[in-house]
Amino acid sequence: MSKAALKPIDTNNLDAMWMPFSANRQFKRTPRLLVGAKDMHYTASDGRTILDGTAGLWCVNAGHCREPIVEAIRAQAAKMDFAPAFQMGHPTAFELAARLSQMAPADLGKVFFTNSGSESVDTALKIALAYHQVAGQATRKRLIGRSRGYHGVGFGGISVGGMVNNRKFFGALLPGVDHLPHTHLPARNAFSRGQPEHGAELADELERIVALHDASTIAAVIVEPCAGSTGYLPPPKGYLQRLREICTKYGILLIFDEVITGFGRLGAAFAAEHFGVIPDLMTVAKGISNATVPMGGVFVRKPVYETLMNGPENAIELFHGYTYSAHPLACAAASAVLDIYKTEGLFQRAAELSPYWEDAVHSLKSAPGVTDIRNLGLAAGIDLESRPGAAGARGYDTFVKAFELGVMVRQAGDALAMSPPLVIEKNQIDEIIDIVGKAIKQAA
Ligand code: PXG
Ligand code: PLP
Repeated sequence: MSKAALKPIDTNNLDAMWMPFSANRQFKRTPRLLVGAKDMHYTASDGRTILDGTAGLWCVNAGHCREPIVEAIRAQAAKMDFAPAFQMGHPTAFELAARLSQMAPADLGKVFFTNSGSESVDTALKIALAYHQVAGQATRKRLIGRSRGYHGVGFGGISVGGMVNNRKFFGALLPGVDHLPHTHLPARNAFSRGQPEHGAELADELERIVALHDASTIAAVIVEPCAGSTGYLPPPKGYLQRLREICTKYGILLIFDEVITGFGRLGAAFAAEHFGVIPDLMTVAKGISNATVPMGGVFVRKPVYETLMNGPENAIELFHGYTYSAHPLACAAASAVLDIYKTEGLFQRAAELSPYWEDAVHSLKSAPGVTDIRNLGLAAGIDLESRPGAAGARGYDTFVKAFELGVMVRQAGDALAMSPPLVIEKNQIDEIIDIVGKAIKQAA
């Protein structure tokens, strides 16, 4: 093809890309483009600096463009770009798994690598089903999720998930799924600081589900230990303990989806550790690699793994995996990320900052239209009163205002969510709260 035949590329043309989870037409009329990032800040295409109140999408826990991580990725890309993980291996992957295994609560010491939270969820659900089949309980095929739950966008994840818009367009989904009720009880728990007092009894709904379907048909229950995407809902006191007890009583596997809560968000490595409740499987992503190279994983209790290690030694035990499972760049990045978490004590730092964060976010209580504020660890959710007949409009306008004023927050309907990098300083917390307060007023 001659040079003359090449069409010039218009770098300002936004038409070709179909944006994920976005109002495409609205965005393309009034775009918000990010062109750089360092530590706690983004740089917007108009040169403005934006304070990152959301750690990207709940994932950049150690802050942006950290030099040791950048260097580790650069070095690995030059040394070995890719290696197959099926019937092959590379040392960085095994080393990373060993480190993760040491960090894992209790005996959740076996790690299966994926590339995202959605893949982790599908992987965990499949392991749960395969486990029961191999353990001689093949009738256990049902999966139980929860209303308002978010488990990514794979068919498994949206089947057990409970966010209506993520499900209703996509057909019949997986068969045999049931859902627990969500735990958002603003009439009883509004403006709770940390875990709400009321609602542990909602876990007993699992008893009702068992009575309805019989335990012998139920493979697993999956919940976010602290629900993220739906507007940040910390679990009521005692709720997760009760869920654990009921699962144990009936031989049902309990899966914690720790894609958001994993790697420090609650001030501990994992929510399981923070709450002292041990699931049978745990899904992670996001913070595992500080979101630099996509990566996820499933932590599995040793007895579950051992059960699946059966059959002849030359037989593949689990027919599952991704081309990019344990990708060398992701493994190198994650190793450097774990170094930073450890040397900078970032999980401890999140725990220490939590009371300051809690006071700061609850100072927004008197802002116009705020009906509830929730917090746990270094994250918070704020509910805004919906405008009549225009659900989500107020949340969106508040998000845009905050961005114009220099802070990035997340919007889910008329709820705002904030989850800054764990390297945030107190004066930056003040700045987030000041600007979000102004944005709420200006968008009221
Ligand atoms: N499980 C949970 C609990 C999540 O929060 C996923 C699975 C899926 O992960 P991937 O990597 O496939 O996106 C998630 C992702 C938001 C927001 O603003 C939350 C997520 C992703 C994007 C935006 O609430 N959570
Ligand atoms: N590994 C990582 C990545 C950590 O962040 C931590 C603690 O924060 C640990 C391990 C545990 O380290 P130590 O044994 O020094 O407490």
